Amino acid sequence: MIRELLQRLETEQENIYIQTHNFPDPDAVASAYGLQQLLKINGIKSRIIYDGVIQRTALSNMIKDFSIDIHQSGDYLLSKKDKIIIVDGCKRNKNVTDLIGEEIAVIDHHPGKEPEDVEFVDIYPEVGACASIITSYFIELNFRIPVNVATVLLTGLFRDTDCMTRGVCPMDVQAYTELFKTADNFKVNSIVLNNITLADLNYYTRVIRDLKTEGDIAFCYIKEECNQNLLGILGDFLLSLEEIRFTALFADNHNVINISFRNESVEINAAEVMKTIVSGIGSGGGHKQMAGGVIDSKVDFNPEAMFNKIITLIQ
Ligand SMILES: [Mn+2]
Repeated sequence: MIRELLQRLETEQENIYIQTHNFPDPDAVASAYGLQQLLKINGIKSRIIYDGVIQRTALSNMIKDFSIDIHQSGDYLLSKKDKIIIVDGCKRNKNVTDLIGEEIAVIDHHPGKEPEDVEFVDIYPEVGACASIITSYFIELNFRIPVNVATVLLTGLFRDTDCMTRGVCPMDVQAYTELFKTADNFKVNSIVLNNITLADLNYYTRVIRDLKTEGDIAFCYIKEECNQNLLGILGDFLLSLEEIRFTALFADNHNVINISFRNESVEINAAEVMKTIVSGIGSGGGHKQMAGGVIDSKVDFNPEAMFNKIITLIQ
């Protein structure tokens, strides 16, 4: 796909934007940056955009450290003729705003329906990180991966696969092998290691205090504002407990309920459980081992009933 996409973009006169999903995580930003640099090698200019917010200090630091030029979509005046490439998300997903411009490509690793009205679609649902797909383009084109690009891509790969322990497939291993050669591995380790801040500890305290368990399922409703990315990190922490194999975390964010699932059991598909519980009251999806979602109005959320429903669905 990448050769055809490059060919198509080489003659493009309009602006080219690379759009991540609305709450960019390291994998989304790394994929966008990697693709931008790959296009640049071919003399193609592009801008990275997102709609929403960057939630984590570790990610803001990565963006600053590598001078990644990423902007909110509102910072640019988009036109209908502009071309948009969506990375780490898909057209019509709830977490990817439909911006002004023509979506000409989707590069993603989330399972879902392929959009029929997009010219270039490269979706690998079995791949652990979108960064691995971008790395595969460099390999296919026989391009040397610059140090900064390799470092950022490897950080994205490590984050999405929880250091190669989650949803890893041969393409991720090949990407790791390739990226390791040129990345600043000390820097990668430092970014991956420094993933939380002292302020986050308050949430750990709350989760530990209010955690409910039933067999190997852990459930917690955080009644205070807690962003989606941190919810995932808290889920990863709980999943590292020997007794727990599935975590369901909920947070009240201004009358909207954010949800994060983490799963280590082969028999359970977190994305399917998510779709079932938000059906009719919100939206959500993801992978077998991690899923995110939202309940649009707090009135549709009853913590106890929800916990019971999850138990019934899983056991
Ligand atoms: Mn991803």
